[in-house]
Order: sequence, then structure tokens, then C-alpha cells
Amino acid sequence: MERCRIFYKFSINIIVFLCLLVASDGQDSSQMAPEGGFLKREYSLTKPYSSNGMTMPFWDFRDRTMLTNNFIRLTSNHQAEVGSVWNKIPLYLRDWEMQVQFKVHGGGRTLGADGFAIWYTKERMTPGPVFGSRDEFHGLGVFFDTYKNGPQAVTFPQITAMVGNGSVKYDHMTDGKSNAIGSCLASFRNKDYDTLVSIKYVKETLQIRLDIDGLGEWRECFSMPGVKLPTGYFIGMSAATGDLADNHDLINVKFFHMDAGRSAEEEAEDWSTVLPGVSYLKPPIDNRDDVGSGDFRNSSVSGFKLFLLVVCILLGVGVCVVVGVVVFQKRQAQNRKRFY
Ligand SMILES: *[C@@H]1O[C@H](CO)[C@@H](O)[C@H](O)[C@H]1NC(C)=O
Ligand SMILES: [Ca+2]
Repeated sequence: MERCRIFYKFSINIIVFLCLLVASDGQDSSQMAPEGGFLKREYSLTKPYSSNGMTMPFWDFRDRTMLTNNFIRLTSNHQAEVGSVWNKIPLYLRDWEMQVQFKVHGGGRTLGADGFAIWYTKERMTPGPVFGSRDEFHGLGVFFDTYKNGPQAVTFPQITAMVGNGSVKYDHMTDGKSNAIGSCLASFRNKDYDTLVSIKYVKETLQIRLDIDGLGEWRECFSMPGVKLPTGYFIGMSAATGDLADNHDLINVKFFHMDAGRSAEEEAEDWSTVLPGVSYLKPPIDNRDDVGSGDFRNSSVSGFKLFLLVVCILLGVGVCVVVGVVVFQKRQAQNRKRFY
């Protein structure tokens, strides 16, 4: 009888554990490793960010940036602030994907400013006029622009991306549109749910996807082939406020090395001297103001999880029946013993 009870408890524990595992579909799976992706801890930024509140192992920060237990605040909801975090280790991987969970929120119900940027650049830790960081940069800038500076009739916020070669300036008067390699509208301010962006750079194609509707799926902002970015640059994030302001918070950064199936010769090539740029002379901008419908982020997983859930329930029912029968039989046997 005692052995039976222990077995019963053990089985229930296993089942509860399995079911919890299957059911815990929220936070974690939203940033599961993409197919062919390997998490690189030294380029990621996850909680706890810091053991002492002052330093982070792989990242530096400056200006108004503030570390808390649950987020990194690049700027707070005050006028004329800048802040940034920068990774310390030059990145020598050619194919990667970066998933960033962020939160932009402030008192202005419809208006905030100026936005934040995610960088992959030669320069680091240099404040300036482009979302809190320097202009005439070498490399990639992805801008989450919440304030319309230019006269063009478009809705905001919008996301634009630019590849700089060190001599091109970010164009504030067109909100970066005049030299953008792609853009899309994206309403990411003041959301109650998680907002995420994926920046994927594999085989010289830059793809930007968003999960900002609380649906747990990626939809494409834009995709651009022929983007040349050398290795050896730095990852960073910066933000700025102006007359209007917002809290610009980073929740986490998950960085994956992507297996692009490159040949050994390709792997051996030195890509640190490549000039940043785009193969196309006239990049097709303005063609993607509407974000397309994306694939379900977890679709392949959902099927598997459903299967696990069914197995889990069947297992639970099975064990309950077996244990019930065993207990019943033992009771019967004991009753019989008592009678005779
Ligand atoms: C950078 O790009 C601009 C615009 O495409 C071009 O005019 C300039 O010559 C380039 N500079 C370098 C150093 O390649
Ligand atoms: Ca702007």
C-alpha cells in the first residue's frame, strides 16, 4: 500500500511537471532560438542584467541609461535626454539574428519622441544627434522613430533602416526616408503586452520582423538582399527624447549565431574589410508602408505542443485509472482478509 502511494505521488508529480512544461507557452517561447540559431550569451542581454547595479559583464552604458531589475531604461519620460548601451566585444559572425524585447511608453497618449535605435556599427559609445548616437556612422542603424520631423504625410511611429559608409548623414528632414533601405509603419508605443523586433542578417539579406500586436507571431517589416556589412563591428542601442519624451526601455536582447550553410571557403573569407553598403543603386523604399502578414512564429512548435498536451492528458487519465484499479483491488483484498 505504501509503495503504491509513493508510486502514485511520483506519477502525479511527473505528470504535473510535464503539463506545466507544455502549458508554459508564454514569455519563453516568444524568444525561442530560431531554426539553425545558436544563442550567443556574450552578445545577449538578459535578466539579471547586473550583479551590482553598476556594471554588466559584456555591455557598457552611458548618459541617462539606468539599470533596474526588470528593464534597462535608455531614457526616461523627460525632455532632452540621451542614453545608450553598447556591447564590448567586436562581432566576427557573418550570419546572425537579434531579437530585442523593448517597451516605449510615456504620458503622451498619441505623441512621444524621439525614439530609439538598434545599431551594428564600427563606432560605439559616442553620443550624437541620431537617436542619441553619432551621425556619419559605419554600418547598420535600425530606427524606431516615434516623432515625425519631416513634412511628408505618413503616420507614425515608423521603423526605418539605413546602412552608412561613414560619410552619409542621417536625414532628419525626411525622418531617414531619403537614405533608408527599407521602412514600415509600426504602432509600438504604450502597449500592455510584450513588443519585440527581430533583426536577421543572413547571407547578406537583412530582414526586419515585428511582434508588436500581442499575437505572438512575427510579421515582416521589410526584407532587403545585397546588404554588405563587415564583421568586427559593435552592437548597441540608443535613445533620445526632445521636447516630447518617452521612456525607452530594453527588456532583453537575444542574439543568435545563424547557420547559413556556408562552404568552408566562404567561412574562411575575411569580411572585416568589406565596405558597408547596399548592392542596389536605388533602393526600393516607400514600397513597404504596409507590413505584410507574417508566418506564425511558433507554428511548428504549436503542433508539437498540442501533441504533447494530448499525450500528457492521456498519460494522466491512464495513470489515474491504473492507480485507481490497484488501490481498489488492494482494498478488496484487505476487506476479504478482514472478513475471513
Ligand atoms: C558613401 O556613400 C555615398 C552615397 O552613396 C557616396 O557618395 C560616397 O562616395 C561614399 N563614401 C565612401 C567613403 O565610400
Ligand atoms: Ca523622427
